[in-house]
Amino acid sequence: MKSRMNTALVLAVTAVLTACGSDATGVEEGSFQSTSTTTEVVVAVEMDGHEMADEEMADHGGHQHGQPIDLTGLSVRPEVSLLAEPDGSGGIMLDIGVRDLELVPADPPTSHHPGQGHVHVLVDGSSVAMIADTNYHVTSLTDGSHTVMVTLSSNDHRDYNVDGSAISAMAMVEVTGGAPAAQPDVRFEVGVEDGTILGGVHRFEASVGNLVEVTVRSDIADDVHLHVYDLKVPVREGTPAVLLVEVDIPGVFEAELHGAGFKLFELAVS
Ligand SMILES: [Cu+2]
Repeated sequence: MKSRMNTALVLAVTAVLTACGSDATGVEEGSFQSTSTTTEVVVAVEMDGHEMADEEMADHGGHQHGQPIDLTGLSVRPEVSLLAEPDGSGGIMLDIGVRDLELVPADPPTSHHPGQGHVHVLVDGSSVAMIADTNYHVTSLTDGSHTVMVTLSSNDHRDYNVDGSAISAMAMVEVTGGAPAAQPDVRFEVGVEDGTILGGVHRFEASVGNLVEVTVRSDIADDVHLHVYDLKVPVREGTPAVLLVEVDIPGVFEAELHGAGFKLFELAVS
């Protein structure tokens, strides 16, 4: 049983903050940038025997969607849990429980090593941090409801999967004391029942600069993934996925239901 946890790590594994969410397209991370104002990384874990690959460093900015690592067959599988509490001033305190995974900082980059990894923190589907600690403070959110998800990632940033979905935990948090929530310019809705998109695949139209809100309801648990903008928002029965994105690149972008693997809608930005 691998139980060696690096709990001595300081709170601030931050060098790779905001890295996951932006493709090479220059998409901004939205309102979470300021979470990167934390202090420097203190690496307290020995990196013995694990080569560092320069390419992986480069990948940090590009967020590859590597194949997930399937752990379904293992007798001992890592687990993650999440306690999320609003801090009353526009933030959320995360208390993350990790079992049976040795937490290793994502920076400096290391290759995949079974039994090791780190935690990806996503807020409203955007990656805000990759951490090797079990406490994290999300800051600078707007008032209102936000979805926090934590997933277990390999050293090379691939999801650890069990039974076809990422090992994850999520929470909905009502944030207060933050900035007033921005009102979307356009809103769209999609519903999925029994694996079928109600009304077929829609094409939603928006203009560059719009704040777009897409609400996805589904009777099966899955993740909604909007390509290029790289939003990945969990959806559960009774808990819709709300994608909120300021569209700043023209083009047609596909969103898919990640686990089911089909196209959910297109977002046409002009
Ligand atoms: Cu990562």
